[in-house]
Amino acid sequence: MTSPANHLPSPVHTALQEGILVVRIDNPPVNALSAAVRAGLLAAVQQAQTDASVRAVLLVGVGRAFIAGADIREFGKPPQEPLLPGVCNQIEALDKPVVASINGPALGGGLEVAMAAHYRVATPHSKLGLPEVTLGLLPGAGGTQRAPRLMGAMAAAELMLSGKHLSADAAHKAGLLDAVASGADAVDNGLAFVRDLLARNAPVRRTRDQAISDAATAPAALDQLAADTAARNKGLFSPAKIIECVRAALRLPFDEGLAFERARFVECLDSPQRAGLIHAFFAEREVAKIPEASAAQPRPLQTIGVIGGGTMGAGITVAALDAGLQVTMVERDADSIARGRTNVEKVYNSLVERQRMTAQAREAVLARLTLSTDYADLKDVDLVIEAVFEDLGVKKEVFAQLDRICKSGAVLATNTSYLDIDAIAAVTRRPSDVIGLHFFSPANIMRLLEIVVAERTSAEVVATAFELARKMKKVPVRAGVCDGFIGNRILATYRQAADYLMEDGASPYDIDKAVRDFGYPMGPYQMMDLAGGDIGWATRKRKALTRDPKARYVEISDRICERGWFGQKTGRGYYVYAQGVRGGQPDPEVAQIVDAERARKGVTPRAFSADDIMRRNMAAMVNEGAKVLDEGVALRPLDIDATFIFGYGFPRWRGGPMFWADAYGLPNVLADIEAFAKEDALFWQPAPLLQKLVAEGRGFASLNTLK
Ligand code: 3H9
Repeated sequence: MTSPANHLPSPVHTALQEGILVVRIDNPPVNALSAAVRAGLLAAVQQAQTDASVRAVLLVGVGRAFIAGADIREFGKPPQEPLLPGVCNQIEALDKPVVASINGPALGGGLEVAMAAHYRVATPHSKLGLPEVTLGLLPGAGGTQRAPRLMGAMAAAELMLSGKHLSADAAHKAGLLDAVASGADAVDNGLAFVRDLLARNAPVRRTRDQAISDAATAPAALDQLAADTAARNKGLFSPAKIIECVRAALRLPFDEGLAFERARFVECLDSPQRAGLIHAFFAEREVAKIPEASAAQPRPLQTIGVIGGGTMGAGITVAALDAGLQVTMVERDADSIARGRTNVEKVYNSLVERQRMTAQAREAVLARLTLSTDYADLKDVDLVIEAVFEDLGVKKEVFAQLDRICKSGAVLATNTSYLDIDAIAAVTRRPSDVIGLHFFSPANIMRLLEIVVAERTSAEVVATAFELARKMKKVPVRAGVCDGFIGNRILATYRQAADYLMEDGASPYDIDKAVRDFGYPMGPYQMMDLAGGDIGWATRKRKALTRDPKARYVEISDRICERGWFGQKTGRGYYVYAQGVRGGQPDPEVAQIVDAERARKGVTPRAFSADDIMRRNMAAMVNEGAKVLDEGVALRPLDIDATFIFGYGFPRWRGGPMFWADAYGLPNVLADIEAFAKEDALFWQPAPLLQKLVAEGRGFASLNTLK
């Protein structure tokens, strides 16, 4: 069979077996529903309709998935017939039994195809879900109308709002599956199921004809869910639309419900949030595509050493244990190692308390942890991560020791956030084995891992670091050496822009609010209070020696730190934190400090709107991002986007700062920078790359493909 779309062989194959038309969807890697797959499915339905020898139809996915959903790459392009809703309707309309035999993921449009079939069976390891909400969409091929009929309106709404993947057992209990087969082969499972149906003369059973089990109670419960959802999903577009569609399923005849769903789906498809979320989906995966991946193989990776048992060291240890690795944690003395052990155990104890882990599983994990106060115990590890105090001298000493002790071929990694990794590598006789692994706190939870490639790091060592990230399920971003790498360097610049705003008239609370309203979980001053004001203070002191004397420097944070107000841990920073009260309150004394600093500098405060604040914040971010790209510190704009989404709370639905800049328009970003430069030409120097892209009429997206 050939696909009418492109005359290539169709990714859907059919074969008649015992009167059963076996329809195999074969579109690697995950059988996404491309135009060719949709056409192939339609052709198979027509074959089943017209061939009298076909008694039933069996749908299966070839390879590791049933169907992972619509082909996400097609969104944003002109739609191609046949559209998925029509294909699903045709499947459902067949007057011969159709069975979907699921193996692996049946997600989004994939589950919608399965729900349009008349019966569903799955292998035990299958995953079923309607995760469209994570892409700014809603199930648009009948899912919002069929799922309520199979599992009840409330359960369907919750599944669609959470984007969760259900196990086969959970999906069976929920009513999405007729059976969980014991076998691993979808064709064998499906054939056995169909034979049984045929032997029983089981009827065609259309989902559209089924009643919604909780139709009486759901409308009131949906009101509550709608209120909770609005509070939870601040700024998100599609969740409310999902609820509207479920209401339509309760209220309207099936076909009208489908039309209602289609209209809401198109609204979501056209929303900028869909574009941002799909960019984030691909960025998360693209970051692992680095030049070294094709140039070298990772080294063996079974055993890890972690130096330091503080918050960061313990978090890294937990991430490594969770990845199934053997870990040796080293601290300088018995007290420190005991504290390290407690820090690690705390994480697993809390999981056991919340019944997310059994006590037995906790013991099995902790059995892979060795504690030591002797560096010599690191002699056999495959990779060691140093997470000691952020001081170049201390780190150099650690690396000199590691160089003496570690086996040849061991990867030596530093978790520094700012320091010069070339200088650290230079104290060893093996600089090609040295790399930066910049984890974010809490290291066992935060997805971002900046992999900092130093001047002499070998391709094999880079590949090994990416393999570690894969095992830890991190989002690895390749960065080059500079002060702060990708994330902290750009962060430092937009913090500076925020400080200028504060000194010029915006209160720290206005700035935090504008940033939160943009979609971040917290503003820069709340973040500073959380991280500890002393950390930034130490960095500012370190940089003071090299700071351009002509550069504007705002001293408000220093005045606050001088009082010993380091944020949450001291009960006071930019905010005051009362015991037992969640979150901080604005502090009138901080307002006085800000006023005094303005007066000292002779600044007459001006008013800034939330829009003014965000334009400066984003212009600073994007401009520094363009410099980071130009210097090769980041490989592509999407690496910067992933860094901020997965490490700094940038709202995922905005797609990251560089994606945002393309949407806002690079000429607009440049015009903002040029306007701000009239006040401070030194800080607001437009990045040459930004100027070049504007001159050429291009966006950052044009730089997202590796040469
Ligand atoms: C939808 O269905 C809308 C409908 O309701 C309405 C229509 C009218 N399309 O994640 P992996 C690629 S919306 C295109 O690394 P894993 C992915 O980019 C859709 N490509 O593997 C990667 O490519 P590469 C709702 C896709 O084993 C490769 O496949 N569905 C798609 O860790 C392997 O992916 C979803 O949201 C796609 N749909 O995880 C499910 N999916 O090799 C999205 C994957 O070039 N997908 N790719 O980097 C997933 O959640 C995971 O990919 C999955 C596999 C769990 C399936």
